[in-house]
Amino acid sequence: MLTIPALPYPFPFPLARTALIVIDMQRDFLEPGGFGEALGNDVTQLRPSVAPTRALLDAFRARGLPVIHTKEVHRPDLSDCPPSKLNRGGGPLRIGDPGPMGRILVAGEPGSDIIPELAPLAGEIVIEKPGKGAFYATPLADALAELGTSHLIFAGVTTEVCVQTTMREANDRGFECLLVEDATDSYFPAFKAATLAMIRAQGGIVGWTAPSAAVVAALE
Ligand code: C5J
Repeated sequence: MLTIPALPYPFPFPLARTALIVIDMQRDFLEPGGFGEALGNDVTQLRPSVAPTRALLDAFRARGLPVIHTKEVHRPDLSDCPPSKLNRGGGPLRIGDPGPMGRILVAGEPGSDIIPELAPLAGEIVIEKPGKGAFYATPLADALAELGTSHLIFAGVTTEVCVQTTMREANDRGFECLLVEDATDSYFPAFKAATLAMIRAQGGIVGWTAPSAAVVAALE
């Protein structure tokens, strides 16, 4: 077992059973003209998490450890997008509408791509998900079972939506989860701070948090 100095207490993890999961680092959330901006958000708020996420990717790849990327996308016919999701927001652009990066949040469109700095390498698992949680209606659980993963290190956006939802889903499924503090961002800094606090409250009721430097150092 290796250990990461973390909150609320050190996080022990077996190297061979640990994977990095990077949630939704897509152009649709991080670049102007996508889903995030269509909802009225300042997309520059998500940029600080890019370099720490890249450092995590480099560390996991150097060790030959599994890396999983997720993308929030819908089928072109939107048959996997319930009206409750489609009609939410009330902004000028909705899911499926054409925007400057193609159709908003639709699989295969330029906006759905992971940003170039964090692009998946050949052989890395990419999970396309229609919901906020990455376990709902996806093969993620099977992929993790096949890898033999018991411990998940989380990065990605947005902290309180898809990252937290997926971390809670994973926690309920028995995974030991750690969210990397500087490798996640929200459009609302106060929501990020609150999410980190609620994850590690009550003795780590959802899991642990730690800075990327501590995770990278533990992998060296
Ligand atoms: C949102 C996400 N915020 N990836 N998606 O709608 O967090």
